[in-house]
Amino acid sequence: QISFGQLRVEFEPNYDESKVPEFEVPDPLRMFNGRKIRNQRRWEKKGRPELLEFFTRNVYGRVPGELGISTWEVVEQSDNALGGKAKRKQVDLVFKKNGRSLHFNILIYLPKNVDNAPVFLGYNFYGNHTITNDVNVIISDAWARNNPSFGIINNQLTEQSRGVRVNRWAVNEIIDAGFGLATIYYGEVDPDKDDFRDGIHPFFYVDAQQRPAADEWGSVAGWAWGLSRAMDYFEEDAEVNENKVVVFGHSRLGKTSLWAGVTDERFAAVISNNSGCGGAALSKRQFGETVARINNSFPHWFCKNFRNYNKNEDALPADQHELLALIAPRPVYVASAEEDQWADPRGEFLSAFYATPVYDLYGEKGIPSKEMPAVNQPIQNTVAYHIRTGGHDVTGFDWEQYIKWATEQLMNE
Ligand code: GTR
Repeated sequence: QISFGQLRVEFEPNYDESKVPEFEVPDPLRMFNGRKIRNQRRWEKKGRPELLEFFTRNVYGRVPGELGISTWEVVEQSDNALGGKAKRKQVDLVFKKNGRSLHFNILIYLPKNVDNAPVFLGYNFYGNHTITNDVNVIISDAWARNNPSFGIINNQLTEQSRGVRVNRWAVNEIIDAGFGLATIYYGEVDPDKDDFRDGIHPFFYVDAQQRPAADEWGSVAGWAWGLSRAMDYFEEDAEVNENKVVVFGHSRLGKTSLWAGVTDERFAAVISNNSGCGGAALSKRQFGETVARINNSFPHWFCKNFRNYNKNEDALPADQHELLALIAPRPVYVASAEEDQWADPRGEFLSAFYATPVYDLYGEKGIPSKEMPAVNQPIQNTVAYHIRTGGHDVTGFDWEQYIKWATEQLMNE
């Protein structure tokens, strides 16, 4: 019998660098059978597929089938948003299968002076209406986590939460830089709770299936699937430049943006903000949040097979730097926050560093040194990294960096 005290000790997170276990960082340019990969062609034919298969079957889970947009509708639009400098559109995508139906709404702001705008695409945690004070933004009726400080009780979003997350979204700066912003409430794709009867997962169940099989998708892969469907829509929208979509996410949604960028090569660039365990951070370091801890607290985020690595990180044949490598040669930005030790800033940095050999194959510049940069001193190459002062959050500093980097990476072509 395990007492509660013991359980707590078992899960005590390590924040001491000297207690990080010794481990070998898997070489992204070596196959699991030991064979070395020496060029782009072998990477694309052999190395990349092997790693992608590993992450698909053992970490995020595979999408069991295909489902495209059934119908979509622009439910609201204006040519006079954000004080006149932007266009606004709210587009509802509807998905139908086997008598089930799901819809999600993309809020899009586009700069009026750009014809075919590049966009940042990212999920929000509490509804599209929280990212702006714009009174025209529709409030989602999907399930939301209760948060009395935002007036969210009975799992319903209300007017009270309008604009409560404006601090996390640099809408004006994005528009002024010539980018659009597209955002979706993640709860419309899959409510963030350990319940696989709602959201997108049941659309693919066969017979009496109640939850995804061990190698089938968790919520992170479900949310990533939604981002790909938003991309399907962008391909139909002449006002959006579908070749310049930067997929962005914070925390669990940063894990999601990484997986979306890996699985859908249509995304031109990827940003992971404070994504931590199961995102950019190296699992083998076991610093802050660990595999066992995350699978315990959030049993629905990853596929069931990921639990095989609970307290068993040594057995992982691949680590999260190889997830970043799967994005190559497309630009990827990993960002940490000094006080966000739970997400292991050093582990996030090292991931970007150890992904670099794959970028080298393409002649793209990664992170040249294992030395972490000082706080608030970004390294902005094709692989970019910064650690800023402050805690687990998305700040003006973060957006300033993302806009500058995305402009350099995507606008001068
Ligand atoms: C934490 C979780 C992290 C991170 C974060 C978030 O509770 O342990 O992995 O995803 O939530 O999404 O804000």
